Amino acid sequence: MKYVALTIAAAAVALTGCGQGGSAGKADGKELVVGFSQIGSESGWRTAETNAARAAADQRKVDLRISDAQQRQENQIKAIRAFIAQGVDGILVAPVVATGWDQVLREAKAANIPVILVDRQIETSDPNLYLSAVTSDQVLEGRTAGEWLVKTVGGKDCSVVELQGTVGSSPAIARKKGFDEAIGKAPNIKTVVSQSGDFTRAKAKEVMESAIKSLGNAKICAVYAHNDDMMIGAIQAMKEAGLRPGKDVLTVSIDAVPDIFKAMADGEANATVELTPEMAGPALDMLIAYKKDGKAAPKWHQTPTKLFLPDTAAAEYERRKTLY
Ligand code: GZL
Repeated sequence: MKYVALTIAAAAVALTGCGQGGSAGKADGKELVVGFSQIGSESGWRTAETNAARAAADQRKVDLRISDAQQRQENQIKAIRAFIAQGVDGILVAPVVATGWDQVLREAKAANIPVILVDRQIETSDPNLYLSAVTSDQVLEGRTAGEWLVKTVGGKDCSVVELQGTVGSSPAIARKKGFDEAIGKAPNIKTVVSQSGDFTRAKAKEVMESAIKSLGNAKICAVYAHNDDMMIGAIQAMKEAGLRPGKDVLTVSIDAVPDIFKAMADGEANATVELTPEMAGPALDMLIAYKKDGKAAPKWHQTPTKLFLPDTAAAEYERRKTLY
């Protein structure tokens, strides 16, 4: 009887693909199958990260299966379950928000499929649910932006409009924390409007338009956006309202995408903090080392943070426009 039961179980696995890690069929010439639950294509940086992930996978002979969640966590959870059912060798996740991942990560662990977080962190009761996280120090990004503003503004009074990223995402929480820490040391600088633009140009333009209307004649001294795409939207809104971004209104944002360098070169933006889109490469290297040799991975692989100003904008635009 036992033999019959095992045969039925094996057939079930074969039919449903509910295999353990490593049972997914590899594409020709590939050595590993990895699922990537990507957030979406909400910004230029996100698109660059996806493209960089494809290139990194090709260089490493990894069959990378990318799912686009259109910025919805439920789509990411569905995609992760599908990767588990396919029996992939590993899963990369860029978690759109910081909470709500424990259950699906427990399912991946039960299927013996390692998970690596890329670009965003999660809040979890059990850090062993993921092998590693490849992210920047997002608090440092916000602090770097805030310290630049404090230094640039000096002692004069300054009202700031803050365009936050996706509500509940680790970058939105951390970038606000770091920025607030920095400007908290300068009593002359105050955030007077702080609202989510969801990391998109369109939403940020709307938020900036309503901020300009609500503030009336009160001078906006600076805009801080959690990513460059939202700043591009805000710049459009300011210009349409007759303001001069980069001149009368200081701007600082994060990502270092080509379009912010173009705005800087045109005198319409002042500063950006770089976030590399090269997140999947280090993640795949750790995954391959873990799968092949059982090599432990650090819980956090930190990517660099760097401030860029208009003095290098033209050169940076030329250098980056082919990369994005
Ligand atoms: C930050 C990343 C953010 C980018 C945005 O690590 O998650 O998401 O700054 C993107 O451009 O939408």
